[in-house]
Parts: sequence; structure tokens; C-alpha cells
Amino acid sequence: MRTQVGIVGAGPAGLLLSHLLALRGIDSIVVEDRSRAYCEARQRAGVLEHGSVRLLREAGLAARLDQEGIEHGGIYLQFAGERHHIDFRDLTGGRTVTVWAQTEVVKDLIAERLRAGGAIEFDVTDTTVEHLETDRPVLGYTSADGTRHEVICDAIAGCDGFHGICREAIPARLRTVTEREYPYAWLGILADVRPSTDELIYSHHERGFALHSLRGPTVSRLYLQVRPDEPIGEWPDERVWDELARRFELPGWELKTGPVLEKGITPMRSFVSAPMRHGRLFLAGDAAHIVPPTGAKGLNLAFADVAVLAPALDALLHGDPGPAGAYSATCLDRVWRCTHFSWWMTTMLHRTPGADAMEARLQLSQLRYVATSRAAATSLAENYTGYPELPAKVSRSARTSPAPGGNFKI
Ligand code: RFL
Ligand code: PHB
Repeated sequence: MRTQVGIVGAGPAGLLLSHLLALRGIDSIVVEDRSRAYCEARQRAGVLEHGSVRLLREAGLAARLDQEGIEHGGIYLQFAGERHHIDFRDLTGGRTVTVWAQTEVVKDLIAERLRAGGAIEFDVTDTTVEHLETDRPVLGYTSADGTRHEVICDAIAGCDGFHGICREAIPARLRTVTEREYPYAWLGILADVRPSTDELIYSHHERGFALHSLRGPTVSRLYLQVRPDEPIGEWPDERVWDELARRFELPGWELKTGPVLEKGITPMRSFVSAPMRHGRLFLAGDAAHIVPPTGAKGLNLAFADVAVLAPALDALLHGDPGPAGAYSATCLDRVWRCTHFSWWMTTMLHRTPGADAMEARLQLSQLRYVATSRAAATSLAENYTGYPELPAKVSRSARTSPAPGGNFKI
């Protein structure tokens, strides 16, 4: 078998890459070791940066997002019994974020790829990537019916998340991993109840951090800081609601409760593996980097990587290796900005087990600075809504004719 780009992983990075390549007239195959239903139901991110929304619009993928996504012009920071609004629109000259669940992003991407005749193989096993240092790398996999396939490619994109196989295919001596684990985790619930707030609430509390997010007019998404080794069985629904109510407590405000639809615990880490390219293998998204979710950056970084990768592969396949050569350094600049912002939000808002009194006093001082100084608030707003601006520009390429279903080259 032969294709131009072999893509490992049908998460947001792999699916969006295959769509952006198709807009440029480039063939790809996506192989995924989970089922379509599993990929579409996996509860994860919820916040899209300004530039991610623009990218999806320009790529013709925003019909449902524009109908059902919820635009937010700010967030609340809560600490010391006070709730402060950080007004992104005012601070950044009109930039916003949009609450639109990753599940919906993935559903739309899969539907669009299949509608356009794109190849996605779900439920594969034994994925391999080989001959990466040649210009004919090979993607191997066994399809659900047990048949073994070897696909000869021009390039391979490792979009297979943190636990995938592609990062490990880069020789260890060529990789630098920079990593930090945090001594806490998030217990997240999805609840069938109208959100109790108009904007997300990030709450600093002596009992630990809490976040109130949402998924729609009648569905809330809430998170509690817990210990990383906390058995989920110790958190029956009533205990979760009680703890959330304490951490968001504010006179005159009430947390609405409802049936819990889903519950899970996520560890938190910062992780960057560099470089993001080895020969004809290009890593994108969680395969190369992980941030703690407090800055809402993981999905946006995955999009930013493939927004750089699609034109770089287009150039490479047409004889210009320049942008592909710059791919890793270009992406890592943004990755490190987001790694810093996510670490900053995380350490400002969470309680470190065993921390001394100094930690809480410093956090409270920093929070008050952000809440009262326009300069400090602007820095948070600029990073949260997305910095730097995504490079993605709608531009026509003279090389290829317009792809079916769209006039644009991204
Ligand atoms: P994914 O989504 O992990 O997709 C990788 C895919 O690769 C498949 N795979 C393989 N396929 C074939 N062969 C193999 N050997 C394979 N090994 C793995 C996997 O099954 C999977 O389908 O990575 P991708 O595409 O890079 O996307 C990254 C995002 O999913 C992630 O960064 C975000 O969800 C992080 N995140 C958030 N990001 C945001 O931008 N905003 C948020 O508000 C936000 N909140 C969150 C989050 C992540 C969370 N968790 C659960 C980690 C909240 C939480 C709680
Ligand atoms: C979410 O809605 O899942 C969400 C929102 C903001 C974050 C992390 C997760 O910082």
C-alpha cells in the first residue's frame, strides 16, 4: 500500500492533520487502536482558544461549533472568599475563548473525513513505524479483521498521544525529555445540571483547587483537586458535591447539583520531548508534550502543532525541506510558552500537600495582583486566549487545485 502521509492516532491532532492535508490535496491514512465510539466518547478538554476557533472555521469545520459552542469573554478567579472577573475582551482587544467539548470536535472531524472519502482505520493493533531515516518511511498495522498492512509513506505523523509508540521510535540518545509530576490530580465529573455560573470559575481554597466548567446549557463539568493515588471509590457523588460546594462557597451564590453522568481521576504532569521530528517522523500533540489542564492548553497545542505541520509537509512533498526543518523549533516555542503558563496557573491555584504557610500567602498575593493589576490580568488573558497568534492563515496555494468541499488552502 502507498500513501503520502501515514498518521498514527485519531485524536484531535491526527484527525485535524488529515483534514488540513486533504485541503491541500495530500492523501493520508489515519490508524487508531481504539474504536470510533471510544474516540468519540472520551471526555477531555472543553476550551478552545480564539485561534483554534478561527482555524476550525477556516478549515470549514465550524458549522456545529458556531451553532452550539459557547463563547466566553472571561473567567472568574476565586480566592480568600472573593470572586473576581477577568475580562478577556476588555484586556485583549476583543479576544475570547469558546467552550466546545473535545468529544464534539472529534465527532465532527471523523464525520468530515469519512464524508470526504478519507481513510481512517479504527481498532488496529501492533502499529509500527520504520525506516524513518529514509524518504520512504513505513507504517505497519494489523486491521480489525487480522490482516497485516505495510503502508509506504513520504512522511509519518505521530499523533498517538502520551502513551503512543511514535515518540519511542526516536532513538533515546537523540531525545531530551523535560518532565515534572505534580503531587495532586483532578477528579472530574460531568453532571446533568444547568451550570451555576456564566463563566468558568477557578477557585483557590485551603482544602484544594476546584474548577466549575460546563458543556452546554444543561450540562456542567466540574473538577476537584485530589491526591494522585485517591481511589475513586472514596468519592461517592454526595461527597463530590459537598466538597465542590465548600470550595466554591460564596455568600448569595449556590451550586446547583444533579445526576453525575461520568466521573474520573486524571494525574497532572508537565512533559516535553524534543525534538519533535526525527527524519521523516513528525510528532504532534500529546505524543510530544503534556501540560496540566489548569491552563486549558493541551487540545489547543495539538491544533497549533498540526497547523504548522500541514504546510510544512506540503512544502516537503513538493521539494522544499525548509519548513519541515523548522517544524520542531517553531512548535517548541509555543509549547514552552504554554508549559510555563499551565505550570503558573497550576502552582498559583493548587494546594501542595505538606506545604508551609508561605506557599498559601504567596499564592494569595499573586492572585490579588492578577485581580487588581491591569498589567497582570492582561498577561493571564493574553495567554489564556492564546499566545502567540496561531500562524494559520487562509491562503491559496498555486500548486494544488481547490480541494472538494472548500476553496481554501490552510
Ligand atoms: P489524544 O487525544 O490522546 O489522541 C491520540 C490517539 O492516538 C491513539 N493511539 C494509537 N493509535 C494507533 N496505534 C497506537 N499504537 C496508538 N497509541 C495511541 C489513541 O487511542 C488516541 O485516540 O492526543 P492528541 O490528538 O494529541 O490530542 C491531545 C488532547 O487530547 C489533550 O491535549 C487534551 O484533551 C488536554 N486537555 C485539555 N486541553 C485543552 O486544550 N483545553 C482543555 O480544557 C483541556 N482539558 C484536557 C483537559 C485533558 C484532560 N485529561 C483527561 C487528560 C481536561 C482533562 C481532564
Ligand atoms: C473543561 O471544561 O474540561 C476544562 C476547562 C478549563 C480547564 C480545564 C478543563 O482549564
